[in-house]
Amino acid sequence: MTPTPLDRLIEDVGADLTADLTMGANGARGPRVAELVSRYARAHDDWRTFALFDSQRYARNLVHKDELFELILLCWDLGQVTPIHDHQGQRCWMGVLDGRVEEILYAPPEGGTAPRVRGSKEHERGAVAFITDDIALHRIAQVGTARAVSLHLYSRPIPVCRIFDPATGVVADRTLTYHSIRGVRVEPDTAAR
Ligand code: CSS
Ligand code: FE2
Repeated sequence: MTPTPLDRLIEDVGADLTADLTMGANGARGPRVAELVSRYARAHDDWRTFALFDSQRYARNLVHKDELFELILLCWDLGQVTPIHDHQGQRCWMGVLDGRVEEILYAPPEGGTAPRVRGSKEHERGAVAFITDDIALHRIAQVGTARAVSLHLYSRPIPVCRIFDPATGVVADRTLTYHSIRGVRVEPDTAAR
């Protein structure tokens, strides 16, 4: 079967992250994931096969997962948001495929205080945001009048994250579940393994 543009993205990202891993700190170049995801986001829409929405909350649709990374299509109905969360020491790239999302950045809470807002950015189709726990915590929200779809790449995969209460800074673990796996709806939402 001819590989789809999404298959090619998965292959290219895998090769890039593997090269980055083997070159280690001497690699100098760093991963090209943002460039690969942005180019894909601007040119293709074969991701629509995987774009399942949930009226109750943003939907996490697993597209690919291996040891090194997972690729998830997040589908945002109007007004849907994430809690404030971390990324478990992993790298997170978020590319917008459709609609618009707002990213609100927070400084990590110190000693049980509310997380402090550091700023916010809006991202449109083709934009790629990058975050790690060293950079900030964040919260993502759909904005505008159209539903949104974003492609999230975590290296390595994140089965659980920490969420932060916006008022008190109280921290809780959240198991991240999938709404669908490789295009097939899983009911009820299934925990990442
Ligand atoms: N980390 C959230 C999305 S914002 S990067 C999640 O995977 O559900
Ligand atoms: Fe995130």
